[in-house]
Amino acid sequence: MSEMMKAKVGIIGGGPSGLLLSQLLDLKGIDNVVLEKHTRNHVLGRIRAGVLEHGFADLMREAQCGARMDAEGELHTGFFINDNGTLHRIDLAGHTGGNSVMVYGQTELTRDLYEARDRMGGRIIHEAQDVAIHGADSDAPALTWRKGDETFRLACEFVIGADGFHGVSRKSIPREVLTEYEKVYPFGWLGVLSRTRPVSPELIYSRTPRGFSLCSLRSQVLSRYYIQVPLSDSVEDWPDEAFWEELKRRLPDEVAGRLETGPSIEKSIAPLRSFVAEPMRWGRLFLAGDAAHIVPPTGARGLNSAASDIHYLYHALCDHYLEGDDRGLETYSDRALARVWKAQRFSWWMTMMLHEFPDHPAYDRRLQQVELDYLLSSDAAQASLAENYVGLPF
Ligand code: RFL
Ligand code: PHB
Repeated sequence: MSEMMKAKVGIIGGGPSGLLLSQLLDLKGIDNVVLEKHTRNHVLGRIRAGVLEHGFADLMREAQCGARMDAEGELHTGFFINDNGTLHRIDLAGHTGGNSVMVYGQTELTRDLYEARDRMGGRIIHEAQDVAIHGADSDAPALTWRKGDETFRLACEFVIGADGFHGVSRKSIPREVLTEYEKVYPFGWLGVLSRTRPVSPELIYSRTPRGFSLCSLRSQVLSRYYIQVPLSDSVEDWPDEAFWEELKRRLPDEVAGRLETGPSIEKSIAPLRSFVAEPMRWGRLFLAGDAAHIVPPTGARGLNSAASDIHYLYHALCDHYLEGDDRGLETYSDRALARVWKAQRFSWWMTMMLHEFPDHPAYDRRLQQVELDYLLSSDAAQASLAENYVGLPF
């Protein structure tokens, strides 16, 4: 038996992109359904991003989801770069006319979005298996899926592919329509979450001969740390003790001396990849977030680029439904991609500058060092870094 449903917008993926768009559209009376492959607990079990651009924080407030973020998140007006033992502060606020970033975990943000959808009676279908898109290039698209033995069909006017890098949406677009650009880096990040006091009130990005490291945080009692590791390593190669010892070696002595260690409550390795698929639209299917593009986490752009897609899509759909104006939909792909590529450039630049590339020839290694020397000695270069880190305008 197949059950039929209807909505203006069908959204595939109940991650931050899909949930944020669902909430924003609902507040404007544009009805939508979210299909998520996993359970809510599974989605909320992922530890990912932690730094939100100020424009993204504003979008969360517009979605009426900003209260806990404003109460518990931390505004950061700067961060540190450790150049092999010496700390330099990047003054984000000073270089951007007072802008800052919000340090608030993706997990908490996703929880807030789910709670907001619950409060408004939003339709979110979990454990939707075998989601398929039909007629994306027609005037009457539809989504089908299975839950247990039952099959379902949603007739909708637009389909939003917000189902992450491994989702079904991008793969539904014919090969000859899409161009994919990809760069894979020869290392990953080993991340540890621990119930310890953060070693620094502001983030520390470290470049050392042993490799990159990052000290980040989720709150004053919850720390998030990363170290660059070879792709051949697995989590089993890194018991907690070994992780803490290696992190200390990649920090200035006085910072390492005050590092509080403790048992890890999450530990995972993420490979680093840059990826863009163009265009981000095919007929009535619109891609958003990781479904269309991935960045290495060094510039903290991944979640933020997803949010900027949602900003453009939200306004385009509002213009369509509330004003009868389709220009936003027509230009969505070009406008979203223009910003996405700037985030790609910034993430690539931060990644290339701060990591250890064992196979690089001597000339490239000297260039890498002078890139950092120039940054740390030039106000103009730091202003450019700050402008990108707090988020370029939408
Ligand atoms: P998500 O978060 O991947 O959510 C997509 C959702 O779609 C569901 N899904 C499907 N649903 C229905 N049918 C299907 N066929 C489906 N296939 C998938 C998935 O279950 C999921 O719930 O994408 P979204 O919403 O676009 O959000 C993007 C962000 O999650 C992502 O950009 C960032 O988390 C990237 N990222 C990081 N960004 C940062 O800025 N800083 C970080 O430290 C950081 N760490 C990370 C990351 C991404 C990671 N991934 C994707 C492997 C660490 C990891 C491990
Ligand atoms: C994090 O807190 O997880 C985080 C922060 C900044 C980054 C990447 C990850 O650039």
